[in-house]
Amino acid sequence: MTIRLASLVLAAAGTFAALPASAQFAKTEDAIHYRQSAMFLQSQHFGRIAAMANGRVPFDAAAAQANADLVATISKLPWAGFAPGTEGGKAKPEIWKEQAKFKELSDKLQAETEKLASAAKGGNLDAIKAQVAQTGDTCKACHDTFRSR
Ligand code: ASC
Repeated sequence: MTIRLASLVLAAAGTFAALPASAQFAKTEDAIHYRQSAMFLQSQHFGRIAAMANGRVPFDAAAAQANADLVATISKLPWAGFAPGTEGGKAKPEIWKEQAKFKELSDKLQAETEKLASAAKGGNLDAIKAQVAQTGDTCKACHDTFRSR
């Protein structure tokens, strides 16, 4: 019995090891929860810099830098959640039919958030404002194409 269980565990581990990191979800709802959680964190931290850029909260250079660094890191995360066969949630099925376009937009977001982190490090509010706008446009372009509701 114990040996049987051990071989099952090993077989399961072997299966996971053979798959790319992007496929390591036990079930579709886990993948959906993962990508929506990453998007939520991203919008919270982006929202804090955007609030400064829009003058809704006073500019705080250290806070802008901390939030921009987080956005640059978090923007790497959602994509693994769009694993093969995990259609659902707000994700349009086009994501899985137009993988090259989806990848292009997700790469663009990561490039823009890196630029946002650089701008925040520089501490110039006008540069931050310009890059918040560029980054927000990139969020929106992908949502317009690939997100429903
Ligand atoms: C956010 C957020 C988005 C983007 C988008 C930018 O803070 O939650 O989806 O910015 O509104 O246009």
